[in-house]
Formats: sequence, structure tokens, C-alpha cells
Amino acid sequence: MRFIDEVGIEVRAGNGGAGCVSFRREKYIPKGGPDGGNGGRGGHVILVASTSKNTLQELYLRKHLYAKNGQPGRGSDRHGKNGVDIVIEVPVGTLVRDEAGGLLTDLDCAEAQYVLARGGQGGLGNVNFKSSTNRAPRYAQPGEAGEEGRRILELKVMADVGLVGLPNAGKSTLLSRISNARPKIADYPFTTLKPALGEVFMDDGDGFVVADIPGLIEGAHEGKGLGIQFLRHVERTKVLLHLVDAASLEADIDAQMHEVEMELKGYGDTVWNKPRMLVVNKMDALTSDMREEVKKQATRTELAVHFVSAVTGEGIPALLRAVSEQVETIRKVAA
Ligand SMILES: Nc1nc2c(ncn2[C@@H]2O[C@H](COP(=O)(O)OP(=O)(O)OP(=O)(O)O)[C@@H](O)[C@H]2O)c(=O)[nH]1
Ligand SMILES: [Mg+2]
Repeated sequence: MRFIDEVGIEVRAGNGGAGCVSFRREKYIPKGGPDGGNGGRGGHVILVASTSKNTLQELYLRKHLYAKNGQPGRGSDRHGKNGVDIVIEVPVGTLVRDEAGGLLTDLDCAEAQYVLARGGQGGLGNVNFKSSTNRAPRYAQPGEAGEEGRRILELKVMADVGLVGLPNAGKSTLLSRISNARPKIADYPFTTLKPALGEVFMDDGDGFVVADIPGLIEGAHEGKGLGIQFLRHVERTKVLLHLVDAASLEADIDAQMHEVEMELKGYGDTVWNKPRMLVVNKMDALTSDMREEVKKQATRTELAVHFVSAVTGEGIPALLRAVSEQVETIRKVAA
């Protein structure tokens, strides 16, 4: 399944059904009173946030959402049927924008709902307009038009912690080590093609959600590699873990950090200003001399540093405790 995180759609709610003009006709009563019923409401187009969805793919394939019109009212004061609502499930974290990009809503928790287009009210039938001066009204209201327009849906996944780093740093390996997620892992760059989420459970009952995104390369914010678009999925996180590959021969730690930092900066302050920890991965692959060298290099940064191996688990418990503490602290401040 393709990972789609932005899609433009046309929505049209149903029109209200017209009110009815009708008069009672009974044998031997030449002029019965008005009995035209009301029209039904047009169908709404509604979005519901659901934890069982991870992508906007369904809407990408189905770019038009048109709900049915309400039925007209009928004689004998019969109400027209309402148009059936269209209810679409979208991932939690879906934002809805108007055509100009203005934010209409943020479906940031499960079960949150938003009416994308409201169905028109049905018109009142002539039974409603009877009065002492007009016993036989010959008019009824038309139905209201349903709302319509173009909407842009954008997914920004909800996670507490984001994993960033160059391709092959071991982000997906770390995610699979610490959480229930089972992302694809391989020894070539750009294994990860779409964000994945995993839940980490701590022994003390705390926990947090981690987002793994495709690797970043120099120029990503100008569209290189898989592009920067995936950074939107760490925009809502509280902490970033910046993974570097200690076993990589090509680049030292400073260079690996710098490359990714330029991309974080290029994306914008929402990501660049996030608290970040440096995670030096693949420590298992180093000789003791190399370890010393790597430790010397890595501690030059102002970031908190953790030396780990996503494969053997070395350093992981301490890393998780530090992350959990920071997430909890930020949660408390936000509460
Ligand atoms: N020796 C060693 N190898 C590791 C470690 N962590 C990851 N690897 C290996 O590094 C390679 C890349 O790992 P991934 O987890 O796919 O890397 P990634 O950062 O998700 O890569 P992209 O998705 O391409 O950005 C795989 O061959 C892993 O087995 C580690 O701690 N030690
Ligand atoms: Mg990966």
C-alpha cells in the first residue's frame, strides 16, 4: 500500500429536499387543508479519526466525495428521507485545510470528527405555512444547497519521539528493538520509504510513541533523496533522536551530524528547535580503539549523547530511560 500523506479532494454535501405543496383530498371535502411535508436534509460528508488507518491512500484513490441529496417532502405531511451521510475514516493526526491552506481542523485524537461539508436543510412543506389569514398556502421552501468545495488533507503522524539520521544509520533497527513495530531493515540506504510508528512500554508504566522516517541526505530539503516531506512527521514530536553510524567508514560523526542538521534547519524552526539527543549506533562493530575515538568525537557536541547498539542492545536501557524522562517532563509542562 502506498503511503499518502497529502491529498486534495472535492467534497459536496447533499442538497436539502424541497418542501412539498399539497392539499388534503378527501371524498366529499372539496377543500382540504395543506398537507405538504418537509424535505429531507442532504447528506453530510464527515471525517472520523481512526487508529486503524495509517495513510490517506483511500482518499487519494477516491478524490470526490459527493453525498446524496435529501428527498422532497410529500403529501399527507410525509417527510422526505435524509440523504445518507458519507463517513470516511482517516488516520489520527490528519489536518484539514481549505484551498488557500487555512487550517480548518486537526483530528489529533481517535474518534475526533469533522464535518467536511454540511448537507443542506430540507425545505418546509406548505403544512407549516397555514395561518388564520392564509388557510391554503400555495408555497413551500426549496431545500438549502449543500456545502461544497475543495479541501486539502494532510497527515502529520502523532508521535512523542522522532528518529532522524542518514540512510543506514540504524533507525529502523532501533525502532524494532525498542517497540512492537517491525519495520523493514536492510544494509542499503533508503530501506524505509514511509514513516512507521512503534510504541515503547517502560517498566514503570510510562511509555511513548516513536516515529521512524526515511533517511535524510544532503539537499533533502531541496527535494533530494526521498525529500524532506517526511520531516512533517516529526513536527509533532517532543524529542528527536539523531542517529549516527559509528561503524561507517565514509564519514566521521561530526560530518554525519552536520549533514542532517542542515536538513533539519532547512525544514524550519518547528523541527530545528526541538530537543535532540545524539545516539551513536553500531558500537558493537567497533574495536576498543575505535570506541575511544568515537567517544572523543561524539562528546564534542552540546547534545546529550548515548552510545548504543541496536543489534546487541548495549546502551539501550539507559537511552530509553533518558528519553522517557524527557518526554514525561515535556508532557507535564504541556498539561
Ligand atoms: N553492527 C550493527 N549493525 C546495525 C546496527 N543497527 C543497524 N545495523 C545495520 O545497519 C543496516 C541499516 O539498518 P536500518 O535499520 O535499515 O537503517 P535505517 O537508518 O532505518 O536506514 P534507512 O531506512 O535506509 O534510512 C542494516 O544492515 C542493519 O542490520 C547495530 O547496532 N550494529
Ligand atoms: Mg529505515
